[in-house]
Amino acid sequence: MEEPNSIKPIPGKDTDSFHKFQSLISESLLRPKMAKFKTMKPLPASLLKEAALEAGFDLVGLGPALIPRPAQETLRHWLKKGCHGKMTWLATNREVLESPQKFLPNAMSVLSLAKDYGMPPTLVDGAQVARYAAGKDYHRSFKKRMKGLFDLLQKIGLKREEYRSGVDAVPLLERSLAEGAGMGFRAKSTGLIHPYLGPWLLLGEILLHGEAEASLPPPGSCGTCTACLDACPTGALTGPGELDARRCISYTTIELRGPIPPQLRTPQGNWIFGCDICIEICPFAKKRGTRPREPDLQRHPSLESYDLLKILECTEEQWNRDWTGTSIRRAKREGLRRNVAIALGNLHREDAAPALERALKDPDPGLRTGAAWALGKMKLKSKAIEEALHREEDAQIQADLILSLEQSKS
Ligand code: B12
Ligand code: SF4
Ligand code: SF4
Repeated sequence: MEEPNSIKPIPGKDTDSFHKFQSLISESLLRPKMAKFKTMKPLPASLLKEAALEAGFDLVGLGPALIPRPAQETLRHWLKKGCHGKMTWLATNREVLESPQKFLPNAMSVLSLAKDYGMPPTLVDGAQVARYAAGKDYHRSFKKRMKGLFDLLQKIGLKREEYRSGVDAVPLLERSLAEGAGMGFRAKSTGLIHPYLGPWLLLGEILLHGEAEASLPPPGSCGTCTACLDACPTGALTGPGELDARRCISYTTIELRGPIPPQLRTPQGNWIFGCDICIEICPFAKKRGTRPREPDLQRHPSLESYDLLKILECTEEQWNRDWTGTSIRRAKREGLRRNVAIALGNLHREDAAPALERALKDPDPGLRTGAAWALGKMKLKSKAIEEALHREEDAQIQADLILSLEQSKS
């Protein structure tokens, strides 16, 4: 009988809960098996899973390289509604997302891999960074770990063109593939949650030629809970498992270039990169405590040495020197500074007024808008706002500056 997904216990810490989990697995062994899928080469499932755990992954499963029809339909509907915002690569790659064989021709199986990044919140001078981005860029550490597995794949007879890996920014529906590989259940927050490890999981995968039998899904579901839907400050979670990325703080602070939409600036609160609210509130996150942090997940030194004002005024040279190798680079220097300006406004940091006034002269419209908005939010009287209004040509920023002036008078 095929094994359930493999999970690595934390020595000396998880013994009791791990045994409890093992008994959950025994229950799940009684559940009907997922369909078997066949090709020419049978894959040594146990060997692959062991090697993946050895390589430092915390959870691993095998499943079919296919996206079920309902998930394909949801994706189409999601794209049609424009929920992907300006992430146009998702729409241009729709056919690849629906069919992993367009990513790796003749792919039959997926080895799904996860890393647990549970850790305390990442605070920078009173602002917050999504926990996944606290340490070194996880894409790099995933790739390093995967390289070790490639050697094994070659040893078991797979040629270079018979496997292909992916992490995050690839045209694969990683959560659907992971679900099919028994890695957890799809939650109302849209995330993939493992009933024992919880929601702090980063995913990657290797698509493979070869026959495998799907790992059994662990039991678990959101049940009647709606905590994440209720807690989302922007209403981005429009229903169970439905997310309108355009309203999500993670999208606006990481993916979106230019100004943050006005109605989302106050709800952004003190987030300067990503958002963890829908994970933090989740009972599955609470059950699990935090894992000891590995070197790669340790807080990056730049998060210690920078405060918000220093980030706001970070030069191109500092950006390249101090932030290379972090996930935070994804937001770009202008984006991070724009996010900081908004957070400073929300945090009522009046000491930031001179730096925000200087930011009104920045070439980046997103940052200028954020700075104008933050000054207005704090109702600060400032000659710099009037001066900026005289020279500003961007209509949106003019509107923000006028609002700031009105607010400073009220
Ligand atoms: C684009 C993207 C985003 C976008 C859009 C997120 C989204 N929910 O679609 C933005 C920028 C907002 C984002 C935010 C975050 N992301 Co992101 N993101 C991605 C990316 C690149 C693609 C996701 C995608 O294809 N979305 C399109 C939708 C349609 O796809 P889907 O969610 O799989 O859709 C399925 C469900 O809707 C499901 N479904 C259908 N009906 C129903 C009904 C119910 C009840 C349920 C539960 C599900 C369900 O079927 C659909 C089709 O498969 C993936 C990496 C990848 N290549 O997969 C990472 C990924 C999903 N992100 C990840 C993370 C960690 C985050 C953040 C936590 C980061 C942060 N702290 O700021 C937040 C979480 C926000 C949230 N609640 O989802 C992880 C999630 C890991 C996990 N355990 O689930 C991934 C897998 C990256 C990785 N390699 O680890 N992300
Ligand atoms: S990441 Fe934040 S904004 Fe996005 S859905 Fe979750 S709680 Fe809402
Ligand atoms: S908070 Fe509740 S509804 Fe949301 S993902 Fe967690 S268990 Fe599911």
